Amino acid sequence: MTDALRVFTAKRFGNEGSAPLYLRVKKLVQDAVEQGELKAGDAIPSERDAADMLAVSRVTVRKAFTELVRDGVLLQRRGSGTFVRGTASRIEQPLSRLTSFSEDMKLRGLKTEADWLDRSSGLPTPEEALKLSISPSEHVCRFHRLRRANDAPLAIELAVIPHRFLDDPNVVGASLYDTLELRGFRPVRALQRLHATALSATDAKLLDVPTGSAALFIERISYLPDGRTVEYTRSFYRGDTYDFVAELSLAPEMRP
Ligand code: 16G
Repeated sequence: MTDALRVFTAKRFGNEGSAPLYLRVKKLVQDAVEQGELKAGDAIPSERDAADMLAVSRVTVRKAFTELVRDGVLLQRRGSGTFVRGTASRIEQPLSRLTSFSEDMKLRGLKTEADWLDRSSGLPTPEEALKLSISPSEHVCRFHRLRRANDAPLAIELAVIPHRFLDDPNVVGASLYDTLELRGFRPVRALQRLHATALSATDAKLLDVPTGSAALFIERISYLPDGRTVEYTRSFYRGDTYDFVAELSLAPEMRP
């Protein structure tokens, strides 16, 4: 019997306690993860098997698993099952370096993939024209991607680039920044703004988390050395996966 199966035994679950059943199932998994009995990457039995093993209904198990996914303890991969996420799989992202998603993941030894949701060319929206400091009649390329690392979906990004820097959406391969660099338009400075948000049903489905899960909405406006705006990107990063880290230092005039 594997460790994961051992955790889901009726004997262990017991039949005492006044807490709602789904909370007891949830605690069973949380305790096993905290005690190292279940490790990052371990496969968890299906809802049906776990319900049989614990002698509870599938609805109870589903409710417990949904909360565990929302809390970042478990990870659901469409088509392949449910796994222990483990605290080690959170990604720490420094806020001070201007890097691309591909570079960030490569540095961590993770394999990146992008599912193209859309790539197109057209006129900017008034907001995009404003953010890119271009006229509303200048065309832009749009790159809408679901970003994955080692298979797990991490972020949804919509990047908008003015035609003067990139006029064919089909020339971008795995990395947008690599393509910009080849053309001599790699951004060197960016302003980034982020705030917390709850994911819509569509975005949550893409990111494999329950609707309403916490995410970080990030807006990046990037500039070339001569000050021209080269990129306007809006992204949703999974809140259960990312820690954005900023280094702070005391202002020189305040130093003792
Ligand atoms: C990062 C950037 C995004 C940029 C992308 C390029 C944030 C919040 N966003 O995801 O603005 O377009 O990298 O990545 O960091 P790529 O070169 O791998 O396509």
